[in-house]
Amino acid sequence: MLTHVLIGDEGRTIELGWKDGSRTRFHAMWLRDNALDDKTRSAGNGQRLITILDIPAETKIGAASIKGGALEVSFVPEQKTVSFPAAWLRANAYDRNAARQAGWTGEDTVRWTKATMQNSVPRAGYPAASRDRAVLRQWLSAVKAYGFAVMDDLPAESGALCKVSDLFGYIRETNYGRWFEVRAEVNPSNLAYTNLGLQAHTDNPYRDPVPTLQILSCIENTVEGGESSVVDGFAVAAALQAENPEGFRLLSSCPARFEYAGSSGVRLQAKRPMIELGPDGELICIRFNNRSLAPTVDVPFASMEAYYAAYRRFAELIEDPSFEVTFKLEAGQAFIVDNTRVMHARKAFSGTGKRWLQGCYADKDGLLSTLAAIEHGFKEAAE
Ligand code: NM2
Ligand code: OGA
Ligand code: ZN
Repeated sequence: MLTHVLIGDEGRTIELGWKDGSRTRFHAMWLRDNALDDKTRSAGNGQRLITILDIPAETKIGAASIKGGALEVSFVPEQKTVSFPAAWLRANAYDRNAARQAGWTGEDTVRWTKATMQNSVPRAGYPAASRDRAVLRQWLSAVKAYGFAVMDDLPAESGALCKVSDLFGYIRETNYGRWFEVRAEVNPSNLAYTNLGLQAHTDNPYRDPVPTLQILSCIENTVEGGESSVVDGFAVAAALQAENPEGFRLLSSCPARFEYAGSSGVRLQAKRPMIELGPDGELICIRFNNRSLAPTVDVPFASMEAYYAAYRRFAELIEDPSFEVTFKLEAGQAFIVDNTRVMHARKAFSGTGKRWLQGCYADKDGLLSTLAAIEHGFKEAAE
């Protein structure tokens, strides 16, 4: 795969040529810091044994060659020679020219709309998912790609949602409890505990960090109404950005404020934008919840009208049926949402019958870790 190496900048960089004609450059300091030898990284757990201060600031590449398909590099002044597998260099290359547009997402994220999703909602049966790693892998990778999935064939009983979180990680306990009952109550501490419709929203934007996953399971749902829907916040954000780049810029650069003080002893507050971008412009989090949006005080006076126009347009798009995937949860069904991306809603309900859901929060990093470990295991088995 590697065809040539060329030391540049008096040993401060190196250029690698690949069989497909592409070239990738690396820095001497970067390579030295990421050396894979057992003096640099623990052979047992892979953690780095050295600090940046152990590496001489004047580190350069003294010599480099291709040996057995790998790159062998000698660093001066340390007089240290290490080898980098070609596949590792390929996987960790950072020599890209194109700067990415604000709002970009990685290729693992697949945006969806009603047209692409309504008839292909990702789902698995709990018995199969708990027994068969391949089924679990499919289900978890759907959560990663689409930010939501349904689980069928759970016991229609209290606590069944813990079986779902046990498949990949741990429940995140909050002031609402390890899990919470979602049913109409007389003196509700939260409007979720009523029979009112709930506009599509993300949960707990007033918490920092926000819970990254939510599971809602159904024990009984025999009322009229009470349907669920989900909306891909990343798809809606992209639509807003396409038609109103300045509105997108305002919602992503001005902080909103969220708060919850609905029960005694709790006053949660957070200051975060409705559309959050990472330092490199990556779209990382949507926060949208009409019930807990506090007065917005971090938008310049001159921009407030435009900010509200963008907020309104964002809400209109969120309510646009072309983005909405709907279903009615039945007893023994649950769904999981990536609460940093996918909004969920419910229609109002009334009439005879009973509606009893339970909800809990969990952490997406744990889910992704479990998925990556399963994928790694499958890869090793195939080798
Ligand atoms: N509940 C269901 O984030 C919210 O306030 C939505 C949360 C009460 C835990 C509802
Ligand atoms: C919630 C919520 C939806 C429902 O509990 O966070 O949005 O279907 N509930 O009751
Ligand atoms: Zn909710």
